[in-house]
Amino acid sequence: MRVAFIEPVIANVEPLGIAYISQALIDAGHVVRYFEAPRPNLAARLEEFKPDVLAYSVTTGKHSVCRALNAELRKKINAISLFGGPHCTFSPEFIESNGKIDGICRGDGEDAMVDLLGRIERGEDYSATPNWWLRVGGKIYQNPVSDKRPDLDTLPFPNREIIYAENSALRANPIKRVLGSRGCPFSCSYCFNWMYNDLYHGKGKIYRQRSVANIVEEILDIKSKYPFTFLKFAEDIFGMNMDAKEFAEVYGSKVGLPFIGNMRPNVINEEKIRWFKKAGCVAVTLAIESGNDFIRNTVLNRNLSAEVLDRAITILKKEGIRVWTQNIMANPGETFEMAMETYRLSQRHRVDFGECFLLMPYPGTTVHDYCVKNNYFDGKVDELPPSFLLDSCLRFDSKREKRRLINFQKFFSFAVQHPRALPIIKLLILLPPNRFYVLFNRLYDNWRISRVLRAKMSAREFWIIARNNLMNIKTFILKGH
Ligand code: B12
Ligand code: SF4
Repeated sequence: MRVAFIEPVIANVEPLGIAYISQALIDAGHVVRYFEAPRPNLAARLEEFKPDVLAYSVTTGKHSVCRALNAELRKKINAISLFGGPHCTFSPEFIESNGKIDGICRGDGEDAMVDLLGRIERGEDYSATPNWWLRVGGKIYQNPVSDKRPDLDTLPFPNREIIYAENSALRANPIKRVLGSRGCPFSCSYCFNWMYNDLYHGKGKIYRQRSVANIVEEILDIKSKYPFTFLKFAEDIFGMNMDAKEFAEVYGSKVGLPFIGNMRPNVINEEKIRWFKKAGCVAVTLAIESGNDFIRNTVLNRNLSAEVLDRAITILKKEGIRVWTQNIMANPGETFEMAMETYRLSQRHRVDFGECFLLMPYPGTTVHDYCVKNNYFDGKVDELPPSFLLDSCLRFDSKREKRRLINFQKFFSFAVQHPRALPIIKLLILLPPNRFYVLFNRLYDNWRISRVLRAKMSAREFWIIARNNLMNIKTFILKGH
């Protein structure tokens, strides 16, 4: 069958989920192409490709944009429409919201998609395909997920060529992403992992780590084909169950590229960090989320003491690893003074980048239920802003407090780097939220990221990436989707 994956935005990083599914489909004999909707002549290009399937990878917020885009395309294109990704996993009833949505995949998509298309192609009854909610003959069938693939090493490597054929800036970008593991055993209240683990309860290991040899093989494969000077490990927690010494020896001798990974403060220890540093780790993203104990541990369920946070940052700094903290603002019940505690934590440690998002109560998360129960949010999923960089859907004590929190998120990273600007920032955040602040935040954060990574690139590559990022900002942030 002919499958067209459609992204509603110009991607600024490779959508790995789509790349993984694409390779699985190609191995099963299907033809796959990837399209980005804002590029010229989408409908004409699709008509020329003649897809049997329109496929979308959907996060909450992006779901309504994809639904509208699909309804529009289906007026011209005779195909079935399949949706997957985190929003579908957690809100499968999304299928009921529009008659042009034919299937919703819950959980991992590689085997599920191959299974479904195989049944359709062979003319079999496909209404009971595991992992899928399906609209067949006007009825909706709800099927449970099957077991997880136990060994990630058996998955084919993600097909990047499919993505780069549409988005040449991602090919030119020498920073590439690799997924060394899948899953996370923690239960932070704002994150999807708790629900994902619940959905797959008894159906496979929570945390699946690829072998060092398999990861290195993928990296060498990318290196042989594309510009590649810096590696980003994209998994939720890098190296949690990995033999750090083995990794340092194999990666260090065969690859040697500088890299960054996401780590949780409680999994950091000196020995592990020394091995990772030896391998080439130059920076770590570390989710702090809030400097206020009540918000961090009671509302966000992080289960991390202030001492553990301080210790983790101190170890990283001592080993000369650049620290990129991630923080959340406009949490339920948060005051501006509580948000200042978050700011002070990153500022006090002089971290290299303090990134900040707004809390989004995604359906299925425990913070969503907390917000609804305590009247911070009325639970209407279509009212969630398309991005956690724009606005908050929560209620606060006063409009002034909400405005200060939403605006402070836009200036957070700048304030961490330039604390002397804080008095002016405190005045600016009293003004109504506006797109200039969003634009400032996007431009400054992109600049900071380039300073943290310090990836080697030519002037030409820098320009291609900057232009692509600007297009991403324009389509995703400024247009509001
Ligand atoms: C890296 C990342 C990003 C990157 C790249 C996103 C991308 N398109 O790949 C960037 C920075 C751009 C990003 C942005 C956003 N992200 Co993000 N991101 C992640 C992160 C950390 C990893 C994603 C990843 O590569 N996963 C690995 C791949 C293999 O998994 P996957 O994408 O889920 O795909 C698998 C299945 O979902 C399924 N599948 C996926 N698509 C499809 C499609 C079909 C047809 C089928 C059948 C199956 C299927 O099969 C895939 C393979 O098994 C996840 C957390 C996580 N651990 O997944 C959050 C996560 C996906 N992001 C999230 C969110 C909310 C966003 C934003 C909306 C945030 C914002 N800006 O406000 C935007 C959305 C922008 C966009 N256009 O997608 C949420 C989604 C929650 C939700 N309920 O939707 C997550 C889960 C984090 C969280 N808060 O819990 N993100
Ligand atoms: S540690 Fe990170 S990935 Fe794991 S549950 Fe918490 S927020 Fe999610």
